[in-house]
Amino acid sequence: MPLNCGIIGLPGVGKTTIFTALTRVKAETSSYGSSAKNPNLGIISVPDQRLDRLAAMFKPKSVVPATVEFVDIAGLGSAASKKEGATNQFLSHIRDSAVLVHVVRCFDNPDLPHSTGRISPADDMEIIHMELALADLETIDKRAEKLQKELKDPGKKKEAEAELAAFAKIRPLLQEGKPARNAVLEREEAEAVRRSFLITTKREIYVCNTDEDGVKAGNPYIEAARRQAEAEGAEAVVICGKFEAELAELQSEEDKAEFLSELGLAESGLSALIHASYRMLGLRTFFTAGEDECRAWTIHLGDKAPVAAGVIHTDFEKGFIKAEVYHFEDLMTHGSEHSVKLAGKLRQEGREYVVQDGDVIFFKFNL
Ligand SMILES: Nc1nc2c(ncn2[C@@H]2O[C@H](COP(=O)(O)OP(=O)(O)O)[C@@H](O)[C@H]2O)c(=O)[nH]1
Ligand SMILES: [Mg+2]
Repeated sequence: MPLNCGIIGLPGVGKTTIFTALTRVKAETSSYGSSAKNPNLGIISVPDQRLDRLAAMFKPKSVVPATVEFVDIAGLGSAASKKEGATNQFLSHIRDSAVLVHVVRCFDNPDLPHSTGRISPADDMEIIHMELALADLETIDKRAEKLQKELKDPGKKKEAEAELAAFAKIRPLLQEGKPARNAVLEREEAEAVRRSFLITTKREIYVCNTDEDGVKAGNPYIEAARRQAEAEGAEAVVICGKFEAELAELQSEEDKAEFLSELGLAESGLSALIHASYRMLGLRTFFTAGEDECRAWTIHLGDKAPVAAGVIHTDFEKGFIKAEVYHFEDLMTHGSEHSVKLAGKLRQEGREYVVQDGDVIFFKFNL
């Protein structure tokens, strides 16, 4: 299951523009979800120069990048969302997301009035946060009724008490429009509250959607969004949605690089966003590399070798014997796998080995 990122924000801030640009990144691997009910679902390759360099070295038949799934979730902050209340379908999509990518408008365009009447990232954020907090309040109230019954069941009493204790800390925050993730919870409370799938416990990344001028000169909207993000301890990424949509259409990497450098950017804002989502979830990448295939795999920070093997195939985890490991940087330093071996940089690692970001691994297992 790829990491799912839900793109949220007020109407007209540029969610669909950014989504469209994203899904054109490496168009050959983009695909749309099979369900017609989710038209705006795209699987996106995680750009990784290390994988490109492995491919240049091994010249494999296939190159498979890590993937991230983005969903364009419309409807928050619109009249429809107020009418239907918190149980509406927008929120059900958000519940499936691991990260919320919150787009705020940081561009002027007199022809395109903002839905709130004025451009203010901090206000945009607050409106969306209030709506999500209200949805969670509703969830909590419904769930609390159910938990009252569970208190009478000796088998369920302890967990129900912990969850209700968590609610008591979370509720006042939500009432102020603050997220549940700000609550300071005991370990049992934190575990129990996961059962209610609150939206505001999810991590959030801000995307400041600006225009070309905004990227070049910096603008007060972006400054305001950054200040707000910093106060919340969140990351803010600047993306020029319309420009990125054009950039994504370009086939040649050189053209893209030239386009970017004209704006004084080293990396496309989309890559920055994908990488930020990755970091936020504590995700790491290891590689398998050979003449058949070079591939990037996603694991969590701290995962041990058998778990990493299990990402490739569950049988690899069950039958794990050992991992032969070297680091991507060693390969770059020594120039070939053979030279890495001669330099003594190829290691045999066992079950307790914690896989590092950038490891290139060959697993030994028996089935
Ligand atoms: N000037 C400017 N217009 C943009 C930018 N991003 C989006 N737009 C325009 O804003 C309008 C709404 O964008 P859309 O992506 O549909 O917003 P959504 O409602 O959040 O999905 C469209 O007309 C876009 O062309 C931008 O960076 N600069
Ligand atoms: Mg849209």
